[in-house]
Amino acid sequence: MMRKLLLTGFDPFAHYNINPSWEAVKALPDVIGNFAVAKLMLPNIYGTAGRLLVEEAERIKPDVILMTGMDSGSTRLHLDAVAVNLRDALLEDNKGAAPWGEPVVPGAPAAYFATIPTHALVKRLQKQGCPVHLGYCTGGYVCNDIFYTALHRFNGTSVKTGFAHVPLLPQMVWDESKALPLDETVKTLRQIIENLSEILTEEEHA
Ligand code: PCA
Repeated sequence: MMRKLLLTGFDPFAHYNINPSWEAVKALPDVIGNFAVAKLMLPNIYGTAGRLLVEEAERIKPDVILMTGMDSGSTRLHLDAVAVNLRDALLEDNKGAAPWGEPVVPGAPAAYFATIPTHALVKRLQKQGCPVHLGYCTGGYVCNDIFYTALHRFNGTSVKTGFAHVPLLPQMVWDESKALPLDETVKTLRQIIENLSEILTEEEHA
C-alpha cells in the first residue's frame, strides 16, 4: 500500500544563504520505499511555519510528517525524540522575532514525544552504519516550534510525526570536519525514510 509522506525543509536564516535541510529534501526522489513524497519549504518564522505546515497537512492528509532543519555542531543526523512547549530564540527569526520563555501553544502540555518510531529507527540505521543519532533536545527555535505544533495538532490521530536535524554543509563552516557533504545527508535522509517505510509495513503485517 502506498503511503503519503509530507517532507519539509527550511529556508536559509541568520547569516547563511543556504539551508541544507531544504537542499536535501529538494534532492530526494518523489517516491521512497512505499511513500509518495510531498515536499514543502517552510520559512524560518515562528508561528507562520507551523501554520503553513498544518494547512498543507490538512490539505494533503499525509500518513507521516517528517520535518527537517539544520543544526550546527554535528556531523551526524539526529532523529529528535521530543518537542517542548517553549519558544526560546537564540537568534532572531526571519521576521526579527526573538521570543524568550514563551509557549508555542498557551496552556498545552509541556512536551510531546515524536510519534514516528524514533528508537527503532535509530537502532536499525546504526546497524546499517548510518550517521544517525537520537536527539533529546530540538531546542527552542523554529524547528522545535513546528515540531511541537504538528505533534499538538495531530496528537491522538493516526498521523505519525517526526523531526530530523541535518548537519551544516562543508561550505558553511570554517572547519570542514564539523560538517557533512550534501550527498551524504541526502543518502542518510533517504535511508531514514526507507527504513521508516519498512518498519510501518512490518507493523501493519504484525
Ligand atoms: N534550523 C533551525 C530553524 C530552521 C533550521 O533549519 C532550528 O534548529 O530550530
